[in-house]
Formats: sequence, structure tokens, C-alpha cells
Amino acid sequence: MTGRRTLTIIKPDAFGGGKAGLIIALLEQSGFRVKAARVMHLTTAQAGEFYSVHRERGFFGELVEFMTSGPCMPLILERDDAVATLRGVIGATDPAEAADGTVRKLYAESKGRNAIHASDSDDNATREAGFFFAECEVLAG
Ligand code: FUP
Repeated sequence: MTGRRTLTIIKPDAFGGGKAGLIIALLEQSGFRVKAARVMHLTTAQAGEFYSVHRERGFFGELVEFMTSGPCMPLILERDDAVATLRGVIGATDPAEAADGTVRKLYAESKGRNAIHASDSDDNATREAGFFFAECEVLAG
């Protein structure tokens, strides 16, 4: 068992498509509780910094363009074994490979426009939560 918190982003395709409520319901049904949430429209600089690990990849420009194409919704989520559990709930990066019932199988269009982000390690969950939220914006306990 590792950390109890992770960071997710309901991406512009899903938020703009009116799927945020359905996705949050699925996350809550999976045992997560929302500890922080906001809606925001990322700037190019913010999206580039958030995904800086992918800066050298061929898809980086498209990824930044997509993440800045409309508002998104970052949330901090809590439950036991948060990172691994949420990765399972969102499904594979490419919705064509995602298991039935996962967020990406249900709501993603493609590998590039794939509805949701989830931190892939406890260290990244901490970094990514701090990217979007000040300590005073996160529920205690
Ligand atoms: P994931 O952790 O499942 O979100 O996937 P990655 O960290 O590998 O990729 C981050 C984002 O880059 C994906 F959500 C979508 C985008 N991406 C592409 O557009 N093409 C690719 O081949 C790989 C990733």
C-alpha cells in the first residue's frame, strides 16, 4: 500500500463534452473522495510545464495544443492505494486498448484526446497536486 492521494485532470475533450459529472461519479463509485477541485483554462506555458517530461516527444506540440484547447478540471483525490487504483480506473492511454468500464474506454476518443490524466507515481502525485493547488485549497484529513 502506498500513498492515499493522487492528482487527476478531466481533460478539455471530456470537460467540454459535458462528461465531468459522469466521470466524477465513476471516480466516487470507485472509492475516491474529492479533496480539491477547480476549473481552469491552461495557458501554453502551464501545459508545457506540466507535461515537460514529454518535451522531446513527437506528440508534445499536439498534446499542449489539446490541453490548451478549452477548460479542464484538475482534482486531488483520496483513497487507499490512490495512484495505482486510479490508473486502473482510467484505463490504458489509448482507449482502443482500455478495459471495459474504464474512464478512457467510456469517454476517450483517441490516444491524444483521452479524456483524463492520472499521476503515475506517488512522487508525481505530490508534484502535480502542488502544480495546481496551494495547501490552503486542499481539504485536510
Ligand atoms: P498516460 O500516463 O496514460 O496519460 O500516458 P503518457 O504519460 O504516456 O502520455 C501523456 C499524454 O501524452 C497522454 F495522455 C496523451 C499523450 N500521448 C500522445 O498523444 N501520443 C502518444 O503516443 C503518447 C501519449
